[in-house]
Parts: sequence; structure tokens; C-alpha cells
Amino acid sequence: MSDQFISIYQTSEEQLLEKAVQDGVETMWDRKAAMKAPCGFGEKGICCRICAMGPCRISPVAGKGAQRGICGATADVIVARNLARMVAAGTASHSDHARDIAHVMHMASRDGNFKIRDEKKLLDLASEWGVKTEDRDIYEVAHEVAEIALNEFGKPFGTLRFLERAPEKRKKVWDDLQIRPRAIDREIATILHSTHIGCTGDAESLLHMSMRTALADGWGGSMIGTVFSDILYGTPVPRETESNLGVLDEKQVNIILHGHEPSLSEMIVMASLDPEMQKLAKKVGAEGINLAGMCCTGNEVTMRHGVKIAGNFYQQEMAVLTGAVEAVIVDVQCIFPSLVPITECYHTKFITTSPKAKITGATHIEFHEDRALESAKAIVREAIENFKNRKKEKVFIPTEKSSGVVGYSVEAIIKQLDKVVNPHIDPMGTIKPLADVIKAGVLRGAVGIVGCNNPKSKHDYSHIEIMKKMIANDVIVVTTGCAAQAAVKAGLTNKDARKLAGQGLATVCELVDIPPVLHLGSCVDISRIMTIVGEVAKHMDLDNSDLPVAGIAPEWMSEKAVAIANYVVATGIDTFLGITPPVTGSEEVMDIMTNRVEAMTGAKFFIEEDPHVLADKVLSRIEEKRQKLGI
Ligand code: NFS
Ligand code: SF4
Repeated sequence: MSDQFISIYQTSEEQLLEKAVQDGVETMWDRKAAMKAPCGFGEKGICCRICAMGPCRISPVAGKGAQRGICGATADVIVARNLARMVAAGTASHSDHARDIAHVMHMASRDGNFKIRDEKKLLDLASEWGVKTEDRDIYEVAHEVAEIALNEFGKPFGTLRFLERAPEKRKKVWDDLQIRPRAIDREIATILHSTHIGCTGDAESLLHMSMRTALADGWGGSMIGTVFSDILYGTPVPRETESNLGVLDEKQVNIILHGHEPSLSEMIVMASLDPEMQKLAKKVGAEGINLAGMCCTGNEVTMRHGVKIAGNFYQQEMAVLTGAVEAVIVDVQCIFPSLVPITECYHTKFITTSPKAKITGATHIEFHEDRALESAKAIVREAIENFKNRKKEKVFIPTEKSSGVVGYSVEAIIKQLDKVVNPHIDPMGTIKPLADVIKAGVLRGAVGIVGCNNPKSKHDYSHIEIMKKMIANDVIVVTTGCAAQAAVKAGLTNKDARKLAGQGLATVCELVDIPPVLHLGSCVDISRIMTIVGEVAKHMDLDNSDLPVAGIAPEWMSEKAVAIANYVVATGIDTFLGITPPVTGSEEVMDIMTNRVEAMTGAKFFIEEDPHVLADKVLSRIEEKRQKLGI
């Protein structure tokens, strides 16, 4: 099924690229070709432009040419500083997203647009955080909890609250290393300070600080993003969806929802269901309004509403190339500025909505949370009214699409696991069945396959090849972000895909009624993966680093991915990178990341660009961990 997918998909991709040539449209491939070979200094991380005495670049040949920047910074320091700044930017992005969600919860009200949809999750969190809940209105509780979360960003004392959710052994590692993050913004600011000219001049110290900042993402910003989105918009449950550009419909108004925060997209979903909007769509001659998601916004709305997925990161230009999209609506992150010139070649409106991400040439219609539905309707109306401008002769929609199941929150996974629990023997509602099958070796282990697309690797190929190899070897896959969308497109989140799994995994999938690759959501939802791993470790009285699990980012590209990789390693989980990060210019940084960090956190980085070799390395590392545990 997935081999077929790869070839089908390549055809539709090629067709669209041919169309781009015919229509005179430039794509990322043209720009990549124009860029020629990437800058060798940048690629190795040995270019510094932190101060105006530079830019300085260090000779990649040891002992020959410039070995230090003008200030005397070595290659090790320059590489580590650049990496630390990537971690800070990634952490800032996930966390600022989370902050907005917390603000939305702070303004939630019974008669407003934003409501509390998962009261249980809110009440559980309130009691976890010591907020009084008896005899109180749920919205009063929500506001207090939201305020506590908002204080997590800048509180002057203490460390982050969600760290307490980790297994005891992991907390001890963090204490020993002194990397429990304090306030989220503080960690980001500290890194920016420490990487200023003439501050930290020690690679190990910079990487140590990077881990603390990254933990403020994984166990701070990202976790707040996930938990608060669930409370406001509902904790996802398994549901059917479809993915790939074939979900666009020639007869309907097609709206692409692209970006990250669910607040806007939730309101767009509501607005598109509004009878007034539906009527307007009919009036302009369309059969209806067809929403299609892209990138993490796509994941958020597909998990909660079954909105179809148009595609992942690399397909944003392709979607417009179909000529069938009335509007691309975006908020923040992973949005190509090239959508301006591309949409200009068609009738497509490119609508930015966030003051944090304005793009020259786009139509900016600001989304105001305090009059959310009204703002969303104004945006949807623009799209509908644009239907009449569509040029029939320019429309080409590839037919490829695939179905799959999405929406595996931790709660949903535990509910599935309950199917194999004998309530006379074991308690319901725990992770125990998963721990049991891992212990017994029916599943050899579990991996999280996450991250972006990157033109350095064939689109989705690494994601899919690695996923197939994992499941064939009885390793269950959980996936988020653009990797998760690749999985849906390849049919791997379909329950049928268990025929591609090894016998152990196939049996588990059948008994528990799940696909072998579980879609857990957007990139902030990697916090769900941290939670599951932590729960299994607690159940087995182990540390995360003892478990036969790994994180894999086959086609990553963003700074957010660098932050994620660092918090995953700091959480005790090995991380395999399919794209080499810009660190190879420093032997010391390479040595810390791929070797010495293991003695500190129990996990390390593996860098391997060949997806098949990478998969083999993951499998052997999993077996190594099993051997150590004697299971
Ligand atoms: Ni993640 Fe989501 Fe995709 Fe990469 Fe971008 S959408 S937050 S960064 S490209 S997986
Ligand atoms: Fe050069 Fe040092 Fe300034 Fe960087 S901080 S640009 S290495 S002088």
C-alpha cells in the first residue's frame, strides 16, 4: 500500500511541478537550485555574526586559516552558541503559542466564543496545581488556572510545575544536572544573554543551558499548549480523516488552514458551519465550504473535527498550484513567504491573521480573540466571495488521497488499552497493558517519529521508510507534526496497515483496535509522547532512559525541531536526526551530542542521513536497551 503511495505521490508531485513551469510559477525547487550548494561555513555552524566586529568564520581545516573569531571565540564556542540560539528560538515559538492559548482560556466564558470543553481535564489540572474547585464556577476555576499558567512564563522563583509529572528517577537526573527550568521566558532570555558577545565561552556549558531551555519547551510551553488546547477545544478521540491534495474539491469553496495555533482554526471551523456562510457559498455557485488543513493547524483541526488534511509543510506551494484554492488562511510558523507570489499567479487570497506573522503582499485580516467568531466569519466571507474569480482553465487537482485514523491523545490510547484489561485482575485506565507487551517482547519497543519536510531529503520518503521498518520489526510508532501527515498520506494510520506490521505488533493492533502508527497531533503534542513514556517508566519503576524507546526526526528543518530534540534527549530518550544539524564544525560539540551527553542524561543524539541505516541503528539501540533490562 505504501509502496504504491510513494509512486502515486511522486506522479502527482511531478504533475504539479510541471504545471508550475507552464503557469510560470517559481517553487522552492527553483529557489533551491538558484541557491546552489549551501554555504559550507553555515552548514558546519562555524560562521558567527553575533557582533559587528565580525561576521567571523572559522576555517574548517584544523590548524590552517582562522581558528578563532576576532573576540577569540573558538569553533566550539561559535557552534554551541549558534545551536543554543536555535534552541531558544524554537522554545520561544512553541511557548508563545502556548501563552496565547492560556490567554484564550483566561477569557473563556459560558456565553462567549471560547468555552471549556473538557471540564475533567481542567478540574484534574486545578487539583494538581492546588486550585480550589469545590463550590466554584468552572469558569472561575479556568481563569485561576490560566493565570497560574501565564505566570509560568515569568515567575521570579521556583521551577516549572509540569516537571513534577515526570518519573522520580528523571527528576533526580534533572536535579543532579541542575537543569530544571525556571520560568519559560527566563530560560529563553538567559540563553540570549549568555550567547551575547563575551559571555559564555564554553561549549559544554552552552549545551547544558540549551537542555534547560529546551526542557522549558517540552515540559513547559509545549505541554501547556497541549493541555490547554484540550481543555478549551476538547481532548482528541480517534476519528477518520483523509489526507493529500486530493481532498480539495473542485465543486466547493476550498479554504486551506495553515499554521499552528488552534484558536483561529477552531473559529474558522465554527464559522464555516454557520448557515449564513453556507448560504453565501451556494449563492456564489459552490456546493459548500471545504476546509483542508496543512501543517500543525491541520493536525489540530483534524484531531478534533475530522477536517481533512491537504498536506504537510512541503505541500503548501503545491496546494496553491492546483488553482482551486480560494484562500490560504494562516496564523504563525512554517508559512512560506513565497505564498505571496504564488497566490498572485492564481485567484487565491493569502490571508495572514496574526500581528506576529505579517507578510508583505498578503492580505492581513487580524484575528481578534475577543470577537473571535465575528473575525473568523469575515475571513471565511472573503474566501467565499473569491470563488467567482477562480479560473477553470487553471485548475488541476491531483486525485490522490488516503484515509486514516487520527486523534490518539494519551487518554484515547489508554481507553484502547482497556480493551485487553481483565477488570477482575487489573485496574482499568492505566498504561499497564503497553508496559506488559513491551516487557514480554511482543512489542520490541516504541518510537516517536516527528518533524518537518526538508528539500535535502526526498519528500516524505524518510518518514515513510523508517515507519515501515519500525512496524515491520514490532516497534510501535507514535507520530506528530508533518511526519504524522506523511503517515496518513501513506495509509499507515489506517487500521489495515497492520498487515505491514510484524506479528507481535499486528496482534496488539488487532486486540486493541488501533493502527500500527498512531497520530498524536501537532508538534506541541510531542508533550503527549513525553507523558506516555513517563507513565510507562513510572509503571515499571524505571527511568525513561532505561526504556526501549527513541525519538526520530527524519526530515526536520525548523528551530522548533532543535528545541524538541534537545528536550527529548534531556528527558532521557535517544534522538535520531535524519538531517545533519549545523554542528559538524566543532569536534567538541559533536562529541558532547553524540557521546558525552549520555553520561549526563542517559540518552544521546545519533545523526544519520540514510533512512535505512538510521532505522537499523534505532532497532539495534532498542535491542541494546532491552538487553540491559534483561527483557
Ligand atoms: Ni513542527 Fe508544525 Fe511541520 Fe516542522 Fe512546521 S508544521 S510545529 S515545525 S514543518 S513539523
Ligand atoms: Fe566574531 Fe566574536 Fe563577534 Fe562572533 S562574537 S562576530 S566570533 S568577534
